[in-house]
Amino acid sequence: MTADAGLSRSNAVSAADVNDLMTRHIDRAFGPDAVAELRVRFEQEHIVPLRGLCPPEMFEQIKDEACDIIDRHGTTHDLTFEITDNTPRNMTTVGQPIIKDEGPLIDAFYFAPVLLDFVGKVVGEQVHTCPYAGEHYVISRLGRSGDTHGWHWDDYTYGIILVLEAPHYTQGGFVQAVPNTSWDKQNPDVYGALISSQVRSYALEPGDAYVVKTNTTMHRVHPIRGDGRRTIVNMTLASTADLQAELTHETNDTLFGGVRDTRVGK
Ligand SMILES: O=C(O)CCC(=O)C(=O)O
Ligand SMILES: [Fe+2]
Repeated sequence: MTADAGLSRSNAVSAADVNDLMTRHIDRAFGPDAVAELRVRFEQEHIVPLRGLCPPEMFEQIKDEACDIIDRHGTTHDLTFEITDNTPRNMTTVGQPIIKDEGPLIDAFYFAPVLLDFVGKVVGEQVHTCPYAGEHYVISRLGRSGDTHGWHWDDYTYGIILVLEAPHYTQGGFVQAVPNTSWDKQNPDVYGALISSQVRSYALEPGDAYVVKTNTTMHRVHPIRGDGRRTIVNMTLASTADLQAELTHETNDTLFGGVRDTRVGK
């Protein structure tokens, strides 16, 4: 082994380090005043960027982990979903079962107790890991000019999205959100939502994250253009009320494959 290889190995972050690393980083970067500000902004807009949430010490490694998984296992979709009023999904995805097997840092990020604690402070209520494993975490990539994750709502109350690759906003790929809108799965009305409320747009950079109240905030990723690429990990968090609710997962199951099929022979 060369000295360099030894050095890089000793600097590598392992899953067991993630909660401590995140705790130190969050304490340093998001003091009480910053958290109070995020809380106010979330209350007003139902979405808030968390600039530089990913500890710099682990950013390259978690990005490489996600990119390697999607390079090897990604499924590319060009769909429209009737259940979200025929909005497009032109994107590449990987679902939870493969990440569980091959993404130890993503798994550790999601299950870090400090993440639940921090997001709980930002949104103003206790949050929980998702009771449905298929929505714990998914990787999505917009990689072709025109790719977009079209307007939709999600099944559970909260999402936290970690941005690993993103083009400059001039090449699209920014997030747009319309708070205080609701998803009637029998009669979805995206244009009605656009007309009824205010659309806000948010440019995010690699290493940033954002929290969004996904069940009542219609959101999308604006189509990308040019040669840029956008890769994210979306992690679902549940409210306490969600834990008692009977929620269904149609769009998640189609785009990301749901949970592992454990039937004999599968
Ligand atoms: O890519 C994003 O920033 C949003 C992802 C998202 O909304 C989802 O996966 O449900
Ligand atoms: Fe979403």
